[in-house]
Amino acid sequence: MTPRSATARACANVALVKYWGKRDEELNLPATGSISLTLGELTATATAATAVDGQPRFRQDGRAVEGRPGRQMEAFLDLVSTRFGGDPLSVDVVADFPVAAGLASSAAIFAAVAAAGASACEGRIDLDDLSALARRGSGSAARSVHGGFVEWNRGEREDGTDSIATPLLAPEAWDVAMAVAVVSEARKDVGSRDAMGHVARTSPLYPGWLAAQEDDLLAMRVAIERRDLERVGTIAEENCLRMHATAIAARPPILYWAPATLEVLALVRRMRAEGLGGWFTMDAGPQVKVVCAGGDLDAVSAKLAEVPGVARVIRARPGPGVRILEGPCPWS
Ligand code: 2P0
Repeated sequence: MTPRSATARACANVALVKYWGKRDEELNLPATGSISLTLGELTATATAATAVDGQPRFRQDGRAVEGRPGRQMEAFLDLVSTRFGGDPLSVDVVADFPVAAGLASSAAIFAAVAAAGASACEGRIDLDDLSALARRGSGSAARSVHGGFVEWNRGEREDGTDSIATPLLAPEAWDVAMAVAVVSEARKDVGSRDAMGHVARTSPLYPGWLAAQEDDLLAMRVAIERRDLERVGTIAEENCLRMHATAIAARPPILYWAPATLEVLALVRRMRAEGLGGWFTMDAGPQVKVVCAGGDLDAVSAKLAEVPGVARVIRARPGPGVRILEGPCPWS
């Protein structure tokens, strides 16, 4: 058999209404829906190959990835390969942003690997199924299959076939942007997978988090449809603080913020009071992502860069869904 290879690229996404807790840990089925924005400037490129010649099966930036992340990827490659006829797969990943620092690297990586693996196996899959497949690698990867604003449905079925992401608004449909204030590029202490399980099991605030999600999802859908940035930003800030509150209240507590994280939050509020619109959100790490109008991205980024402790600011705009760079396209 001639070995085949294929390359796919996917963007990271940042949730405005968060995924935080699962109804099924094996299938990565979320306890609630979530809504995100896919970011064009933060990409992962995966080259999958059907040749497995004793080399490590998961390499990132040219180096073998071992331990738990390595095993997680190998299990995912087996899942993809079984789905498309059984050719064993290996993968090379290159990501252009800090990995494991709360920038949703796993979302971009698993969406790209799912697409590259399907293409290398010459498989056929539509985008709904690709979203469900990517979800098995990492929940948030379901959302990176699509560009722009995206909603990932909780779904009701036990097998998860209805827990897929669908696009809400195409990337070019609304001129918004996101400035990412990178406070630390160190690997985080508690990864989001472990954190969300721990929080669901031990935080007395977790039931309140679940109870508030449907209202936020509904309000966010309406705000996006109306292109109401102030409303989108307000819901995102409240939703993210509520998520972090559940973590802070867990036993033992999980606190992701660094001193500079709080400096950025204070600055964002000052900026707004002075007439420059920006709204923050944070994930399982100390970075702060600020959503703003596309025309305000320069001004907002410049302000964030002045905060002591901010190492750099990544400027991002809505980006596309997953795409095949080399190899047959499994969904067209
Ligand atoms: C989100 N996060 O909605 C939330 C907010 C982190 C905080 O999705 O266990 O890496 O692989 O399904 O997808 C990160 O969680 O977790 C995440 P798994 P994942 O963006």
